[in-house]
This record gives sequence, structure tokens and C-alpha cells, in this order.
Amino acid sequence: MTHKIILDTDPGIDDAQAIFFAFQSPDIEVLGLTTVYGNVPVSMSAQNALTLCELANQDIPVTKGVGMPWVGPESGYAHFVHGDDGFGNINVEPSKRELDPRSSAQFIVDMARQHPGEITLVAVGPLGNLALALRLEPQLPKLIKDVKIMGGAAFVPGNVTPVAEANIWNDAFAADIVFSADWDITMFGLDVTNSAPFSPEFVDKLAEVNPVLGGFVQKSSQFYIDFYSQNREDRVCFFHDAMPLAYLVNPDLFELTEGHIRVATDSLNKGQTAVAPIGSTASPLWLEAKKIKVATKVNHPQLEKLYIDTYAL
Ligand SMILES: [Ca+2]
Repeated sequence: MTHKIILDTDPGIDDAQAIFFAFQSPDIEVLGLTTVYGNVPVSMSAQNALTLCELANQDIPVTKGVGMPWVGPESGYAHFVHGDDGFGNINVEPSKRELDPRSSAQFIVDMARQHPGEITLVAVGPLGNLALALRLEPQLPKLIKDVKIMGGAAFVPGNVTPVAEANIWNDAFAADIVFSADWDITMFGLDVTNSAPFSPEFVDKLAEVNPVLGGFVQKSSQFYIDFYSQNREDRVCFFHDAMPLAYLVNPDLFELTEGHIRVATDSLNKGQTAVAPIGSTASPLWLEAKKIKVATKVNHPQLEKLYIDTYAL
């Protein structure tokens, strides 16, 4: 079965790896890339998404979305993880293609109305576009099939603060809106993405089986691997963003648990995604909170194989 998706993204090196996986997979039909600020400012994020589409020969709409958090000043960016260009400083030629004139939120709403009940929203950046789409169309949860989110940290520490993961921390108020809405959400947070370190050899393998797209991932990942390999013996990186897409293609690779989620918006705990597993509390504050599924484990060898086999297609 082919999954119709909209991929909401802030490319970003692991975004690039995820986007190419989605393009390559015969089980995924990408209706468009909606971009958001996050790893890089939104104009760069949108431009980078166009560049990735050109590289992959994909003629699909790319939109520019929100550039600021729902509440508060402009965010800091993660150039120290993704390079000045968002692609590990590899001097890639920017695409001259044009953006779809709609905002990312408007595009999400338009597509949801066009294909009611069919679309999976896969969000791998901060959640401002999804929050805005919910404001534009309050019926959106009824029009969308389900939502897969890379973000958060349910039962493990954060990566920006002791409690918060970057995507959620970057726009905590928007995340609170998205995680409170009445749609089917599965969260792929640091619980699962940090459990699977990828080696430089894995990245080389992607390039070997797919010189254009895998080659791009290999080149851009060198900077990313340098970042992740500080303060540890081995050289690794984490491809967070492709996990929800891998789940769509092969859910059997993952273990999930169900719980009630709260997203913290106070300054100390900003972006914390606290999850109370079903049956673990009698507190009404938690029982009233939205029920979601959280990925807690992944079969790492099988996941690597899925990525390599899909890049090889
Ligand atoms: Ca991302």
C-alpha cells in the first residue's frame, strides 16, 4: 500500500537523508515538501528543499512556512550541527526552481481537503506549520489520516536541555497545540533515534548503492559525523528524521508504547514531552491529556538494511 504523505522539514542533513528515502521508497508518495525554520532559517530550509528535489529529479511542490516560533523571539539555529548551508558546507549548487506560492500551512490544508482521510503528515522539524494549519482549518484532524512526528524525548534525556529535544524545544507552544489536537499521533523521539548510531561505513554504503543521492548524503554527513563524534571513541551520527518514514514502510521494525502526553511551555522545562504510560497514573491532569503512541525501540540492523535496500532501488 502506498502512503500519501506531506513531509514537513527543515533541511538539514538528516532531513536530506530522510527526504531521499521517501523519494526512493515505492511505498511512499510525497505530495509535497513543506518547510519550516529549525536547523536553519526558513528561507534556507525552503531553498535546500528545492535543491534536494532537483537532485532527486522530483517535480513536486515545495512551500515556505513559518520562520518564527509561535511565541517568543526568533530562534537560534543549528549551524554547528548542519553547517553554514545546512548541508555540511559542501558548496552544493542551489536549485533555481521556484517555490509554490502558498504557505506551508495553507498547502497542508489544501491537500487535506483534496484528499480527505488519505494523507499522513510526517513532521521532522519544529511544529509551527502544523499548528498554523490547525488554526486555518479546525477540521484538519478529521481530514488527515494520521501524524508521524520526529521529535521529543519521552523516557530519555533531551538534547538541547536536560528535558527537551530540539524540534519540540524550538517551538514548544506550537508543539503543545499539535500534540493536543484530536488526531492519531505517533512520536519518534530521542528514545528511538538516539538508540541507533550510524557509522561512517553505513554512509559510505549509501553512496556505493546510490552515487547521486547516497553520494550527497555521504558528502554532507562528514560535518555531521564530526559533530556527533565529539566526546566519544567511535565515529557515528544519528539519522533522526527518516525513522517515521521507515515506520510507514515497515512498522514491524519498531516497538511502540501508548501514553498520555504533555508538552511543557514554561521557560525551565520548555519543550519537554512528558509521557504517562497508560495505567501509570490516576491524575486527571494526565488522564485528560492526549493519548499518543511513542516509539521506544527499533531493530537497528534491519533498519540499516531497509535504508540501504531503498537507496539501492
Ligand atoms: Ca529535521
